[in-house]
Amino acid sequence: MINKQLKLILVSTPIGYLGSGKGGGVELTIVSLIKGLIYLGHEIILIAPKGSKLPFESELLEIRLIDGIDQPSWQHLKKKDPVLIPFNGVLPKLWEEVINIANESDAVINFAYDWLPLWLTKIQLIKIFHLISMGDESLIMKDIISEISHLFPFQLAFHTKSQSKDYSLKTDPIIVGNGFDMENYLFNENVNGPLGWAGRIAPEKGLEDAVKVANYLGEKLLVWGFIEDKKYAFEIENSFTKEIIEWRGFLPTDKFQEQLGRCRALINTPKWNEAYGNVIVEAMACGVPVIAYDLGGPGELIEDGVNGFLVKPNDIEGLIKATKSISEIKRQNCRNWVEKKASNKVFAERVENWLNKGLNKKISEDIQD
Ligand code: HBI
Repeated sequence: MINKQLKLILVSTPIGYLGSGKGGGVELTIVSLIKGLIYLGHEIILIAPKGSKLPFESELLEIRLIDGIDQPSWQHLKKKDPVLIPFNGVLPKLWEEVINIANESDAVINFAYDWLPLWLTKIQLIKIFHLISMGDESLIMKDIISEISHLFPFQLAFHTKSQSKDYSLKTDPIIVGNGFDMENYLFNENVNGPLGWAGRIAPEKGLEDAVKVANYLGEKLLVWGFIEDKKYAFEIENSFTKEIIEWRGFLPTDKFQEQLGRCRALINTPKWNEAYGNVIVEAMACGVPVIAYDLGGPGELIEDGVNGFLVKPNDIEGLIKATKSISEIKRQNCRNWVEKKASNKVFAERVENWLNKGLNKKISEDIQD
């Protein structure tokens, strides 16, 4: 069934421009989804901080860049902290732009994990849909998400069930997963490569556990990612006599996937309720099986024994045992899983269904009134 073409406004995260790496997984989600929605024929206006760039152009895509000071990340704040709006902040400016043009659109999709856009949903000026990108990181965010869930249950969506369990929602959560542009990932069948780890280098990502595995096996560990917490990285390096970590930095997708694809396994060690686990799917898209703690999103992406292994959280022995058996996993299974469940086309179809449900539900409510 061909769905009606939608005119959509997508609003990016305010903690850094698209391409800076500061937005973490959200950056990849936005870029993948835009490509997927354009593939379905929808028209997009992307509103994002100045400096944002996308790796493609389209006559169905318009980008509006907004200057302003980055919003402080909730990951650097405490749960009970108030909402901070910096002087000349980019967040309010992004949403002034949305309000100015919203009546020309069918819907707005918000990717910011921020109070302002959620609160604006109550004003009902525009139909704002929120793809919540993290588990519970802030009391005031948990509160406003719960309130919007009670007022507009169809306008919230989550990446995974486990992520949504952090929130008190009125109805069953709408789960849309995530999506990746399969053309950006090349399948690598090599089974004898090194061990890899990828993610923002920060305590909640648990790098030290993967280093312990590599150290035990007497191997190097290739590490990709934005070093957000330098002190944490330094402490890990200094807790081992030999040099275990080979730092590869935060690479653009084309270079990252080419290096990642050479690994025989990716080890994923979340210490928090990881909302999704982009790097897990990126690895599998290159044919790399994943060994991950069964916590948060990763527990819903890995089918134990099929595309990787799930290990009890913080069980280093379990990680070592799984690493030793990784050759049991057929690398093609990993690629097939992503094609079927997490390509940007499949993701865009799930988002399209979500929007239509939210828009029609709204309309049907009007009819009921
Ligand atoms: N913090 N205030 C704020 N807003 C965001 O959109 C945000 C954040 N912290 C982290 C983050 N987004 C993303 O890196 C994660 O959602 C993936």
